[in-house]
Amino acid sequence: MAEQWWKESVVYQIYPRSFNDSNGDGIGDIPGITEKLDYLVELGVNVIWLSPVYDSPNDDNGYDIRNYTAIMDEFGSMEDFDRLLEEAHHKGLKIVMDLVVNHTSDEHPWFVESKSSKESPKRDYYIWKEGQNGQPPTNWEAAFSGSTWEYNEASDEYYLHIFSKKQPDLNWENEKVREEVYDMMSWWLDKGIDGFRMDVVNFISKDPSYPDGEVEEGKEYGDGSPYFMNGPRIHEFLHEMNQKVLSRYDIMTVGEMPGVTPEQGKRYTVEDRNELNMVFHFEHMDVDGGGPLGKWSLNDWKLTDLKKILSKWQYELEEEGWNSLYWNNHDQPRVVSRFGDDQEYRKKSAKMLGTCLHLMKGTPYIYQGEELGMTNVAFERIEDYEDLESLNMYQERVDQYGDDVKDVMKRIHHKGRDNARTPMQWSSEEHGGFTTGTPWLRVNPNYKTINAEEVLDDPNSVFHYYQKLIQLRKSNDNVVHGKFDLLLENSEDIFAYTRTYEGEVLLILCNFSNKEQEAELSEFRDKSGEIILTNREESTFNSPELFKVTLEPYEATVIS
Ligand code: TEU
Ligand code: CA
Repeated sequence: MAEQWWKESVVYQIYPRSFNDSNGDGIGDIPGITEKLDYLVELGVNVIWLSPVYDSPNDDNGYDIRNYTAIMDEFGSMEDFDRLLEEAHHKGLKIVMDLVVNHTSDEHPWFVESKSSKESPKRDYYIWKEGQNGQPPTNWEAAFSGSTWEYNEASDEYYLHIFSKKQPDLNWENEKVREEVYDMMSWWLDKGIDGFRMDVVNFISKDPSYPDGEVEEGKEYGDGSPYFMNGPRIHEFLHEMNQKVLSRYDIMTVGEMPGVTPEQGKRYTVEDRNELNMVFHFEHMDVDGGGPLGKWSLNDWKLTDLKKILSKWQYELEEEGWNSLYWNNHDQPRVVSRFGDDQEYRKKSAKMLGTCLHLMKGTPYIYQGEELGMTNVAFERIEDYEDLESLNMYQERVDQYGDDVKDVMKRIHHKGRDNARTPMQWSSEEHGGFTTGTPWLRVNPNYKTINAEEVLDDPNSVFHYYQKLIQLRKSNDNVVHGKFDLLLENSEDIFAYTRTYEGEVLLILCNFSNKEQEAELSEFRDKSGEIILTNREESTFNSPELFKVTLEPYEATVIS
């Protein structure tokens, strides 16, 4: 494998709770993942990103860690993990773990000690502050509703939690905290894992002055994000982590960074800065959000905005730094429902979206089920939902603001994180073959027609198309290294771009609309090309004259 193998890789994200249940308790587990490794080899991916499998009370489904060096009981044992790692390596698959060190669970021994008294030697492992006139230290809003401060009566102080109150933020200003984290990271890397995805890692440095945030029209709390995103010591901390741990291993790192801009993203990933290999930004995930309801607003989105955002990241990191490429993860709604068509053109638009993403420059991430064209779900009752982000928002909007239940449910149907967390659909058997028990979260009822068994038998399936996309990346250096250039930037229907490498040009044409679209590509006057990949049922045109193109609804075609 090349020294920077992560530049040529395709990563598959597994959300273990929903991937495959091997013992019938309705919860996905590690032996269940081991059972499915050949499926991933068949798809062609070479890296697995595992969402957290550590001991956790599951307030936020594992993103609230109680013991960093123990496996969550429901997921199995450390022996199960060691077997998974060994099997994966044997099959040529690398495993990247999810590192959640901006915060721990409030049941972590460190926090239990810290909370026990102001004099505890671990008090400043976390961020404790006095309130002001009975109010929290700042007016910041938590990511899962309410204040980011939880009052502790015994000490008459508050502790900071950007997420749920069971996820207290670690104090990275404390060198002992950093040392403990680095020791834990080394412990996992010495076991042979192949890297880390770092959860909200650009939150670990806070502005020490803890000022109030701006209160937007119609909101109760202030926006604290300018004071905990990309903070004053973030590059110092990441460089220290790199020098003390990461640089000692042949691994891959990706920092999850809400609020990161392309300019900042470049600074985090420029190789000679020795920080991280790549970052996940959220700018394209916010294209249909914004306003006082943030992600829950059902704003329309424009293709020109999406193209502007994605091409900005391509151009900014062209010379140095490296992009991650994703549409989906365990926090986002299913892309075929969000940016494609999950009804009439489900398969075709899923293939188009895959083409659009995978042929850009960067490392692509496939989220479990994306390769099946899995869709969002719309459970009728709030009781059918599990995610605390949705449950807290429902509570706040209905109870506090008196919003109409139907309106709130519609927002959850469009943007709730459970859309990505309904169990993987393996077959048309009961519960989609995910479990022989009762699933922890209901399976999407469309499992009968959308499942792995069905796609493996269908040469025209989304799965087999994703296989071709991955194969193309392996066989064509232009896909990995070629320079990106956006075409037709004002089109609200077509996302067209080229990749250029050592004189070879790839033309990628993606029709994001359900109508046939015409376009003129002046750059290709008097030129023709050869189709190397398309989602047209039968590619009725070969060696097309490129100047004038007519694209079918949701057509994706790659021409060299
Ligand atoms: O998510 C970080 C994050 O910003 C989330 O709030 C995300 O933007 C939101 O969920 C979108 O609706 C990471 C993990 O991916 C997420 O699962 C955790 O809940 C969160 O951090 C806290 O660990
Ligand atoms: Ca299980």
